[in-house]
Amino acid sequence: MVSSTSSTFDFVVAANRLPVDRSVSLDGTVTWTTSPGGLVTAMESVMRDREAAWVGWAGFPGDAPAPFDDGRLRLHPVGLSAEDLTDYYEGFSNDTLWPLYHDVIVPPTYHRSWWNAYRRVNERFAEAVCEVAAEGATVWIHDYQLQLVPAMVRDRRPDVRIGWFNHIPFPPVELFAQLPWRAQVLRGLLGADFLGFQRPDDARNFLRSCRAVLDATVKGDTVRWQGSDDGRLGGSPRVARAAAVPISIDAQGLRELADSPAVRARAAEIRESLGNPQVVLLGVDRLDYTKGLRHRLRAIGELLADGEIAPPEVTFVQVATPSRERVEAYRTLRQQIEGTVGRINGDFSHLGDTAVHYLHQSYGREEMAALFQVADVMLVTPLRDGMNLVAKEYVTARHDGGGALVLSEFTGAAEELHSAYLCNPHDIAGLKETILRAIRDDHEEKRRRMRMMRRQVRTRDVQAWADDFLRALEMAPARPPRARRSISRLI
Ligand code: GDG
Repeated sequence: MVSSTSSTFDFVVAANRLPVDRSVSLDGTVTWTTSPGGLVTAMESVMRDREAAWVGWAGFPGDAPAPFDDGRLRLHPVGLSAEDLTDYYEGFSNDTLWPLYHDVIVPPTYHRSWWNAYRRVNERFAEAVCEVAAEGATVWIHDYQLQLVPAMVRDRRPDVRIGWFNHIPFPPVELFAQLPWRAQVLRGLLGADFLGFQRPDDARNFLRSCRAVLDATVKGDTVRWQGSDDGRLGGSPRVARAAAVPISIDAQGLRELADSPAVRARAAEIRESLGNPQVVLLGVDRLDYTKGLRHRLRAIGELLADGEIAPPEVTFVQVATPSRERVEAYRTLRQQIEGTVGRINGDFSHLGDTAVHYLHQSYGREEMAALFQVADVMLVTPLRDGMNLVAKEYVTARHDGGGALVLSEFTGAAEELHSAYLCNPHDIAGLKETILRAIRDDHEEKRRRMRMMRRQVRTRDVQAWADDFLRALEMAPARPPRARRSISRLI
């Protein structure tokens, strides 16, 4: 619990967004509600018994509101102007780093003005972290939007312990090397004591980049770097560890929700409203080019054309949650997807029998849990995805033991959910075969696969993830003596 007199905290989380959404009523009353999301749930259990603060953007442009307590923790907003949002968030984070870190599925855009904004905003986050961190505090920084914050905090506050977790992939050095500011980003990250990644390959990619770009010494999972950018020794030495700590979900919470009478009743209602098909195929994704929606629709379209599936017996429901709508690549994707859905429905739907139910909307947690229960086959086919929580949510929500999961090899989840129907989404013929196998395999085989995956998610839930991360951070190499030279000066 936060005592109202505390101004500094032993545990500080920094993420792009605060875990709350603001709403202003007609009479001007401001209320904050906890935003739904895995990170909030994960952090909740970690923060419960500590004096904790969360640093992040409040979700609207302009000056930051004053720090406030929401009963559980101190919320410390960081202000972002409209220009910061365009350049730091939509620009450098979502149009430079996001495509670069996802296998360059669309070409990344490199703009020096975006980089300058990224550096400026990271500086602001670092200042806020230092303001709220108590002497010797643990600081947990999240994700690709804040890669410079570790070194910026380290320079100001050598007393704190710093961890950073990457929710998205870390690219192979051959791709990472494109980034004009690759050395600065690595120096920023090396301010951390421990760096957590979704997959062992992501951690390896990071370590290789440190060796190739900074000429750092890498032994096993530990990187040592002298902190000099000019080839001379004698900068501030850094030692950091990088390893995989795969994120997970609040499995128990979702299981209880999915098992509630209201959600069960809603699931029955949804199936009824779809016309009680024999097979419901489901996709749930942010409308993002990494999620493989175009490839999935191509496979579905061909299966319909081949006569392998047809409404009303088989129907496909695609929830495509609106996302990053001001970024050009996302607007183009939406047009492509909606054009394809229109063509498929024009060719294969009949009055009352829809081939593809396309929903460009967000739903509540209950509705999502009900949809998962309706899905006989869940299609999770990203071209690249750090983890993909939807896969873990689906197997957990099917507490009745039914269902089947088609899962792309290019997700972090595929490293753990070996019993899924694994697929390469680029191979359309293979994807079609895998979907048909997931539909047609016998009941017992499907139950066996689902049972194994449910057990995996139950034992490796979000609590285990947070515990593992913090343990690794605690055990990270001892910090070298006080830095003799600023690292962030080199960024
Ligand atoms: C990033 C990484 C990594 C989606 N639509 C609705 C809704 N959702 C929920 C899902 C799930 C979450 O949003 C999406 O998580 P994902 O993991 O699938 O993907 P990203 O948003 O790309 O997340 C990813 C993740 O960070 C965590 O580290 O796994 O790889 O890209 O929980 O259920 N939830 C509700 N309504 C919706 O309409 N309530």
